[in-house]
Amino acid sequence: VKHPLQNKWTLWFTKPSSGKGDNWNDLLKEVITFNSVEEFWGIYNNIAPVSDLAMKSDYHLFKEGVRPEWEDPQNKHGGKWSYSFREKRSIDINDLWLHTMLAAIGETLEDEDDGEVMGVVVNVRKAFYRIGVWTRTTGRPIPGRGDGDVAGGKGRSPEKGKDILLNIGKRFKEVLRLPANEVVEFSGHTDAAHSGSTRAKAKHTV
Ligand code: M7G
Repeated sequence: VKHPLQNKWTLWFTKPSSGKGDNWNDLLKEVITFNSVEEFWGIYNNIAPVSDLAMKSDYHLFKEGVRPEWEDPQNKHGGKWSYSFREKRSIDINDLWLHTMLAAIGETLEDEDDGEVMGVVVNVRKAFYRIGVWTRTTGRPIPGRGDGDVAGGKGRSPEKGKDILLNIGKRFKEVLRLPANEVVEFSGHTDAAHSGSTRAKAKHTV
């Protein structure tokens, strides 16, 4: 008997860039899609742990149909909660990433029907490991749309939209078992893509 997940999920991998001329699209690879607990463990037990990945690699676990890119229609108005672990040797990154994936596929990062979580990401970098949760919105009305589509769906107030996002941030912080004094930050993808711009940034912290 297979235990079905609420959503289908796709695992993606970013190969480390060899240096010159590589573009993002050549490095991002779709690995596999699954929709049961048993398939998840089968995959997990057969792929390289994060601690074995080369610098500049990423794993992305996203809902089926959503590419792990800012440009995806379901991400382009969104953002991410993220935290960088700079003491790489003092944490168990494999365990932290496993629990982040389990929270995503077990749908415990948000309330049912919120539909904000698009996926989770781990980045392997020289100075840190970073884990992130990508959301569909930034908790503010989508600029220029005026259709009231905020976090949580159409017709919710911006206050409610922000609450939903803050809740995701708090649950994510618990999954990462961070002490209260550590800060987990949210930033909008558009802000990241135009970093340095003077436009108002979507920033939240928990
Ligand atoms: P990163 O992995 O988010 O952060 O982006 P890092 O600076 O800590 O490594 C690294 C680079 O990958 C970016 O500067 C982009 O060139 C590319 N990149 C990352 N993401 C998530 C995207 C994306 O969604 N779309 C595009 N086009 N490029 C991306």
